[in-house]
Amino acid sequence: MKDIPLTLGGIFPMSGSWAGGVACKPAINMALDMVNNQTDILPQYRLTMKSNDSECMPGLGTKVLYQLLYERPTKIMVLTGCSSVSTFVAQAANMWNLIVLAYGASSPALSNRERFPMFFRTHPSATLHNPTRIKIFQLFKWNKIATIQETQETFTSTIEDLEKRVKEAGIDIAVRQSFLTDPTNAVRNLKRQDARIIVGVFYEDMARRVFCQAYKEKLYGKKYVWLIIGWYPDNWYKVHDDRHNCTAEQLEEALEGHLTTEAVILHQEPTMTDVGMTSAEFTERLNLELKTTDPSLITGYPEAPLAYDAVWALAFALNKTAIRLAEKGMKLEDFDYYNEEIAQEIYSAMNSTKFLGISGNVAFSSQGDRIAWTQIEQMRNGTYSKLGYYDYVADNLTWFGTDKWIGGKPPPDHTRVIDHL
Ligand code: ABU
Repeated sequence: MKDIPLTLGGIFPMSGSWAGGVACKPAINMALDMVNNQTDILPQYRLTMKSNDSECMPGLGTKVLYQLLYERPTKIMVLTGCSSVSTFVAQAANMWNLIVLAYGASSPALSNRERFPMFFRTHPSATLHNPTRIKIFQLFKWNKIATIQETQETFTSTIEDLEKRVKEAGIDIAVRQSFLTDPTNAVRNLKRQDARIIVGVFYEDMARRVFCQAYKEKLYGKKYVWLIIGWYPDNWYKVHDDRHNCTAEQLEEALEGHLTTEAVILHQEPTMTDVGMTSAEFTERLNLELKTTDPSLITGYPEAPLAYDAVWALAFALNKTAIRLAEKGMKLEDFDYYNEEIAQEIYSAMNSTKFLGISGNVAFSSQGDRIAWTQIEQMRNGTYSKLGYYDYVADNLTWFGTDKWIGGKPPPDHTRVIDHL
């Protein structure tokens, strides 16, 4: 009988820079139902969740954490999304012996065990993209690149990691631009400094503004290649947004041919997973929950498998912990915010959790990070086409050779004399 409640805290960004809670919260509710219907996992316990909206703002996210802490019942773990919120929440929750598990936080800064001793995530770190970017630079013989970033720790730490890796690969970052809230000048400077191969790291809302400005500066077309983050929903540039004044057609024109990199976060085989469904069944059920047949505009949709698997990860870990505690004459429901012993047991169980989820193989590195392949896509006529996969661990690039270029071939990374003739 699953009659003992175990309550989770949930912090969801329902708006803001990454409104991933819109799709991730329904995925988490689906997982809670599935786990609660499973008699062999946590046989005596029923998982419930108390949650609130963080708007992807660290201040509000911290307030939500404090509400979760001070309102009864005790929460046994906290689920969170959005890097800036997760950064604050993970530092504070540690003081209450609470493990934080992020379904949607990519910041490389979160991989620091000294700063975030009790943090795990099903979302891969953004550093995973950097070896893939370097593989692409090498494939097309691009030795001189430019970067443009939104000034947030997530993106700053991604670019710092890229700087280190390109140096080792003998590639030069010749132009660096950043912006806090308005990308206009940064994009203008890229044009002035003759940037050709441009790596851009920013949230989806800023991406629309960056490409609107790129359209105005004519920083697109056969001489330029943009490489950006691939986890935005497919039709992100069509989302209505008052903060720029370009049409979707103009954005599409500026985006033609750009490349994206993203972690592979949907199990690719049609086989059954360890979490009660195939990935096709998951997608079908999620679409029903979201009441949509076209999720291409829904933020957080690509990350929904990570949210679903986060619940299963903690359920497997709590299940293991319950068994370990029983050997010591203790119970999960004895947990309170002063109980370091139970927190340590949950931590060890999380560390060793491994299963095949909807997002693929779920396992955590010693930094609490997820390990995954990346995929490379290219935009053609407004839709994304797959170009290949990169397995960083095996250093294996699978390239389909289906890339297409506006000038018929990939552009060089600088102006050649021949271009002037
Ligand atoms: N893929 C969504 C990541 C969001 C974030 O890192 O804030």
